[in-house]
Amino acid sequence: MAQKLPSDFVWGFATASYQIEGSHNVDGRGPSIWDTFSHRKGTIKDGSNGDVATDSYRLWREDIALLKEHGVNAYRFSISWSRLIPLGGRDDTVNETGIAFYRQFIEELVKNSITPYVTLYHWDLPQGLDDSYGGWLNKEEIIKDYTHYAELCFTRYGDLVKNWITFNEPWCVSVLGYANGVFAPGHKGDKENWIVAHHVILSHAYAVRLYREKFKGPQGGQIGITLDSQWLEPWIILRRVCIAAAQRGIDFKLGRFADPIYKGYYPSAVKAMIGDRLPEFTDEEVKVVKGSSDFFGLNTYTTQLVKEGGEDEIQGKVQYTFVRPDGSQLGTQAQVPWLQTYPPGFRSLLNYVWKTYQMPVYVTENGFAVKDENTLPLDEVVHDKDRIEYYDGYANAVLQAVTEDGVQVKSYFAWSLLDNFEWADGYETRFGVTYVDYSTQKRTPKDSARFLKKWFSEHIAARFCTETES
Ligand code: GBH
Repeated sequence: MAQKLPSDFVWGFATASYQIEGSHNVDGRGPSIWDTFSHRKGTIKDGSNGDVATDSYRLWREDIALLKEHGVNAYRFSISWSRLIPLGGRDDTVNETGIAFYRQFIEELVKNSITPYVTLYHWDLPQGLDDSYGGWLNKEEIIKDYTHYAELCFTRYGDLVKNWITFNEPWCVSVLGYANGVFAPGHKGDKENWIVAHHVILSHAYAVRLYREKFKGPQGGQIGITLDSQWLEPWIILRRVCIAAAQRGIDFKLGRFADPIYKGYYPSAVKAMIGDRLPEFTDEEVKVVKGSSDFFGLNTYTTQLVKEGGEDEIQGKVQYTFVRPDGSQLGTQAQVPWLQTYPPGFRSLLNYVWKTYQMPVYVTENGFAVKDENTLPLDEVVHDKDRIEYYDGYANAVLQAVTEDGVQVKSYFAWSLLDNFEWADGYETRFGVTYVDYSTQKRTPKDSARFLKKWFSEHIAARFCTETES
């Protein structure tokens, strides 16, 4: 009989607080840098913001009903720091209304046998911390405040939450927020992103140390970080400069975070190019940073072809393309320019991560935005065949990686449960398996939701009888 994923395989959907909650100024929530950024003119494509989003702060019971309907066993969501501590700092007031909101939400998930995977930071830094000391740029302050916020979450929710993710995609936090300026807080330049990344890694590591010392024993959970990367393949498969470029591209995208965290040092290619703009860890810090993740959290959407050259230092002076040497496209084009469907690349990335870091891999995001979906009438939108083609390919790539290549993949979270606020793209880009009509907030499942439900029900081994089946 066909091979299956193990019976304890985790699958579900992922979301993030600012993209779904709305209710930005109610029940004591303080502003975050994303409120400030999205309210600034010209930052978001359609001029929108997350004030309402999918209204999930109010409609959370509907979201849980959707999760049930879609047949998941887990849900990954993030906590809004400024809902718990409106100004963000370790001496600032805690907002019990905010604490109670997530408490009730988590209890309801658990009651419905949906395992919570909780992200502590999905980009919405309390504005108060940016105002008072420059947020991620201030090493001493941000490490202490982040660790304090993390401790509050472990204390209040750790009896029910056993899977913690410290940060979502530090590459986006640092590069898009502090180099390209397309994400909050909108800084541009070639220095800050290396500093911010360094401070994010340290904040992650100190929070993990605290969790391991004080909470892991009594609560019995695990904690790690989620990094993002596309897979990079040499533009010309056997050409040596392309192979070297692909490796350097991976070092600059993934290795600049993964190597410190899993090995204790920055990649040599990054050090060589960035020089003294790349901060160093003290010996004391290396001890805290190295080995500071219980698993490898991976967000990945696509694959790109790479050639040597170009001036983009943040990419490691390599160029990305979707166009093969023969002029053909790598895969089906999504709404967003950076995404094409290419399942073999996903399988290669899973193998690369497993081989390089030897940690169980939790795929914490993967998904597709159908081109022009925003312009179609509802009866066409729900038949999202490009998204199904994507999920079919990517889910089977996981299956192959696990059953044929021996990669330990433990979870698959599809992005996303429902259409939501797609950051600088606003609401034009839809990643959901559930359609959201933003004028009524009515939710309508697309065909892809039914596809995933069926696929995982058929490809996860039944509990208790795996032994006799195989
Ligand atoms: C994820 O990032 C996020 O975690 C999630 O919040 C988001 O909604 C989802 O993807 C879908 O986008 O054109 O140079 O600005 C995935 C990583 C980061 C990949 C932004 C594409 C755009 C690069 N993405 N990036 S650029």
